[in-house]
Parts: sequence; structure tokens; C-alpha cells
Amino acid sequence: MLIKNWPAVLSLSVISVLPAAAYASDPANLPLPPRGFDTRDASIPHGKLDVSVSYPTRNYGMRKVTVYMPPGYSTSQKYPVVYLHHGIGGNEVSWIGRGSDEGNADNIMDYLYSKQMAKPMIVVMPSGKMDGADDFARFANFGDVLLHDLIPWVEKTYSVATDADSRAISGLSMGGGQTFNFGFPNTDVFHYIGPYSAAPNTQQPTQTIKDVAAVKANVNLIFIACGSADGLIGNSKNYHDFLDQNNIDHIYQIEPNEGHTKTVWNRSFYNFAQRIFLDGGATGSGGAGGAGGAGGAGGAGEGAGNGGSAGDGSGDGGGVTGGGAVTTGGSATTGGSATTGGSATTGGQVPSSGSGGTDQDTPVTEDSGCSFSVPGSNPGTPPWRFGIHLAAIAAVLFRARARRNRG
Ligand code: FER
Repeated sequence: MLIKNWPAVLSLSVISVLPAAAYASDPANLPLPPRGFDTRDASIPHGKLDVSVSYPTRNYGMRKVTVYMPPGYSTSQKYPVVYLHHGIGGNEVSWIGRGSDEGNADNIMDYLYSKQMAKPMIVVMPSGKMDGADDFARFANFGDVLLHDLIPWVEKTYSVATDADSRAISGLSMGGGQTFNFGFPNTDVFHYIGPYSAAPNTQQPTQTIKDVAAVKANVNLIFIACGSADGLIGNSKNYHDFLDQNNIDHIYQIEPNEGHTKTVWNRSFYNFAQRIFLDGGATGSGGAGGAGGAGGAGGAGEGAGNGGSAGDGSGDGGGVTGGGAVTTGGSATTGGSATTGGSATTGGQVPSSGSGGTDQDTPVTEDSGCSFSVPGSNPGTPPWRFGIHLAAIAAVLFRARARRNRG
């Protein structure tokens, strides 16, 4: 796992443990999401859906798209946007569990917000398969529509931020291929790239990544996921290898024993959505993150320097825009966050309970060391990060005093 933003990471840790092999990017081995993360929960707030609305295109008439707005969506805020693409048999409702039912992005976002684990964002789920005879061409032709019809329409129609730090591209299977194919050649448009179970429409990395330096400079997070038993895994692995060879930071998440399934896609969206828009961008008020929770047993034994878990900023006033679980995941990569009195032992992901470690009802596999990439090439430090620095320092001082008192 690469760490792009060393100064920020080092400043988060009191005692830093540098990774032994900075560029070895092993599979991230993220823990399983908590139970119920993708099902509709009547007891939590729900986002608003515009289902199958139409937008105009220059060459294809009116096209369909579904748009999810977060609970409390307000035009007084500008939201970042993730463009989320379906698979070969899908359309604009597949990601909301209808039609070919390929995922439950709406439920997952509701869940993440209920745990203060994601930035408020808009999820745009287009029908991304154009007319024509050949499936490859049908999916490829959507690229031009996305860039020149859909994005401008979204930015006119919804209250959204229009900088690349506020745009993510993601998708499953054929939509995973689209994510590679449209994302990498357009790193001035999308600063977060998340393909899942990418299909054979995926172009070679040498075709999509002509400028390694631009990818490194522009892209805050690359999140590649696939089931280990998916016959299409070669498309993902190919990029993983290329990115490693070129020292490009990314998360490579393999879902053990999973094939080409909705399970993978829901988990992947859960993992991706909580890691995007954490850096820079006009994403509205930063909000005061809660005090960083206890750090985990950071990076133990992971040669690549994978971090342990992080306590999340669940202290008071965290709010949805505050230090979400994943933002502080960055501190976990230092391994040094254990010095802040971490109680986590599993290195799992931390929901907003702030106790560090894994959620009680989270089924976590034995070796679920949580590996985070620290997103962000932007120099600015979001205000909530200072709260985390202060909390880490306070914890160390407190412990030193406790030791003195004991001794
Ligand atoms: C193929 C295998 C899988 C292929 C497409 C897919 C066009 C796409 C699967 C999906 O989107 O779920 O050979 O060729």
C-alpha cells in the first residue's frame, strides 16, 4: 500500500513506523462490512431518489439516470458526485436493487450516513449502455455522453461542486471497465476511480494511462475490487500489477471466495464510498471531526505497511461532514496510532462508535488487517484533522502522566 501524503501521515502519528516495503501493494484485505449495511433500515434517515429521470444528449436523444441525494440534501450546500455504472444487463435502476438488481447503493449510503462514515455526496447512476449492435461499443460510446452531456446536466440540475476533487467514477463489470476506460484518461475530471469486477471491455493500462505522473498527481484514490473466484479477475489484476510497477498508490481489494456477484459490488461500493471526497474539493463545510478514536494495532506484520484500524472521529460534533471513519483510517497507516491508546485488536474498520476496532456485530475474518491508502495529494489540511492531531497528542501526554503516577 502506498502512502501518498507522508507529511500528513507523519504529523498524525506520534511515533511513526515506516512501511518496510513502500511500494508493495498487497491485497487490502478489508474486513467485511457490518451486517445490514446494504439492506433498507426503516429506523434510519433515507436519502432522496430521483428514479429514472431523463436528461438530454447531443446524439442519443433523452437518456435515463437515477440520482440519489443524501438525507438533508440542501441547495445551500455543494455536494461531490460519484458516477456509478452498471453491468452488461443493467440500466439506471440496477444500482438501487431494481431491474437486474446489481447493488443497493441507496441503502449503503443511508447506512454510511447513519454511522457518519461518508461525506455527503450525490450518487448518479446512469443507464450507460448506448444503442448499437456490439456490447463493447455500446458501453464505450457512453464515455462521450458522460463527459459532455450527463456531467453538465448534473451540474446544472443539482447542487453540486464542479471541481475534479468532487467527482468520482465507479462501476461494476462492464461499468468497471468503463470506470478504467473513462477514469484514467480523464484524471482532470475524476479524482477518485473505483472499478469493481471489471469486464473484458477494460482497456489495457498502457492505453488508458499515458501519463503516469498525471495519475499520481491528480488521483486521490484508486480502489480496485474483485472476487477471488471471479473468472474476470485478470482485468483487475492487470491494473494492480501495472500500478505497482509504476508506483501508483491504490487499494486492491479481493473478496475471498466470491465470484462475479452483487455481494462483491455492494461491499465494494461500501468500501469505496467511505473513502472518497475526504481531501480537498468544494465539499462544503468541513465540520469539526470528533476526537480521533483509539488507534488500532497498526500495521502489525504487514510488510507493505498496511495500517491497523483507526478510531474514527466519533466524538461529539462529528457530524456527517466531520471526521468520518475512513478519514482517520489515514492515521492508521502510520502504525503509530497505536500509541494513542488504541483498543482495537482486529485492525478492522471502525464504525462511528468511536471505540476503535471492529463493530461488535461485524463478522471479521481473522486476518482482517485493514489497509488504507491515504487519499489526497492536496496540500490543504482539513480542519477536522487538527482535532485528530490534538487528540493523539493529548492521549500520549495523558498516558505518560498515568505512567508517572503509577511509578
Ligand atoms: C464477457 C464476460 C462478462 C463480456 C462481458 C461480461 C462482453 C460482462 C459482465 C457484466 O457486466 O456483468 O465476456 O463480454
